[in-house]
Amino acid sequence: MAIGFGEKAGKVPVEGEKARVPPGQKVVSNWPVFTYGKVPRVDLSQWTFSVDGLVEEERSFTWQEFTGLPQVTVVSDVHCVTQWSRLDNTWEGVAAGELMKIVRPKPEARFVMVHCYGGYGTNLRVEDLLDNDVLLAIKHDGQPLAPEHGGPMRLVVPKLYFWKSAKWVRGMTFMDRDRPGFWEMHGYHMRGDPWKEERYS
Ligand SMILES: Nc1nc2c(c(=O)[nH]1)N[C@H]1C(S)=C(S)[C@@H](COP(=O)(O)O)O[C@H]1N2
Ligand SMILES: [Mo]
Repeated sequence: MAIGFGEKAGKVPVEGEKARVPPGQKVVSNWPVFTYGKVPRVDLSQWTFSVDGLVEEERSFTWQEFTGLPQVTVVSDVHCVTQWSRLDNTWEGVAAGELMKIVRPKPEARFVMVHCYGGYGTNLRVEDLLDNDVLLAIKHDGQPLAPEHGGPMRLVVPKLYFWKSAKWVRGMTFMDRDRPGFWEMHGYHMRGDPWKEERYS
């Protein structure tokens, strides 16, 4: 009987998986919750997502406006800095590229600070948002994103450690300089590439 990726929790990657599991990671089949502090609850009628800073057009979206934008489906892997990886996650939401088309970052905008309900934040390079697999997700494996996993909306940046995939996103600020977010101020790496094991700085 064939066993697919990640069916056995905590197993060490076998040969074929090595190519897609970064060094020092173990595949899990469950989905651990990693949250600093408590889960913020936001009523959808009050929810907004605002983009500001170095963009041609600052924008704020209501839930209705946001979910009215073109949607994409992306299958990707999750790699947490605490060494678990979860393969083949199906995400649905708005592509980061779609958002960029609307707000149009200025040439000098090279970094983004992502702001979350509850106070968390994380920094990213604008170029890391341009990949086709980066999205602002509202669904995971066909279901609305659960509150503990960042619902109603979270960022998903598959090629960086999962702390960069901010949950409960409420805004983004485009900047010309890099600034540390929450975990980056507490010693996590400014970029966080799992293939280079950029865990801590
Ligand atoms: N707003 C917010 N986003 C967050 C976090 C958090 O504490 N608050 N934790 C980060 C970390 S360290 C990880 S590993 C992932 C965990 O996501 P999950 O709980 O859906 O597995 O969310 C990231 N995004
Ligand atoms: Mo994490």
